[in-house]
Amino acid sequence: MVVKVYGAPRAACPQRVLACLLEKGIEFELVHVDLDRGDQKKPEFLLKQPFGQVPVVEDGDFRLFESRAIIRYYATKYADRGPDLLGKTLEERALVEQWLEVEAHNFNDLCFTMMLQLVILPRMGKPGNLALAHSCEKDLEKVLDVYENRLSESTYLAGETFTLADLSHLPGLGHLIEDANMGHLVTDRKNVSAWWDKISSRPAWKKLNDLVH
Ligand SMILES: N[C@@H](CCC(=O)N[C@@H](CS)C(=O)NCC(=O)O)C(=O)O
Repeated sequence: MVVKVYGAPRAACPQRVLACLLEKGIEFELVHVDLDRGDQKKPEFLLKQPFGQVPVVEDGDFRLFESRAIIRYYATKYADRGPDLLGKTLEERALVEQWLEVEAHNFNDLCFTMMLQLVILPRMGKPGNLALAHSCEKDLEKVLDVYENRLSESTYLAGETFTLADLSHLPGLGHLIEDANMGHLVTDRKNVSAWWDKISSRPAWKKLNDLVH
């Protein structure tokens, strides 16, 4: 059964799902939802995702939205296929969960606001709030200082192997570096930089970039 992914290939949340499917070698069909045209707010799409956002996946009769719920689902469903993205022991899994929560609650909002103000609004011909973006950048510096410290103890966020915790950061950080000229946030930090080099050079992430560009 081919998994249908409804999304815009350049948007961060669908990319989180696609990166996971590619890591696991799960066949998918990308159904393009035109966010600029507002297709995600149309009644027929709201039947799939009542908040009018992407991604949504359809896997046979089963439908799921929320990118982090989707990656947890596929990493669990296909635990025996491809790399283990969940951790083996209860404690390893708990650390993966901890850093997934950090991504969602400490990293993502700052990253998203910066992207909105510096890239998305200007792309739509609207002025971004540079003061707000700057304040988020300062806050994100502090978050990444915590990562720097953590990554002095372990190669990846949750331990010695690549997991969903790392994967979940790929789209947001990728956009900050490539589209918002924020590469210094990574390169200013030795351990974050080594971590980024490792996770962004994974074949699945490269494949996704080839698909998008
Ligand atoms: N928490 C949701 C957030 C979904 C989300 O914000 N999707 C964005 C793209 S990354 C979107 O659909 N934006 C268009 C809109 O909100 O109208 C998830 O992780 O799936």
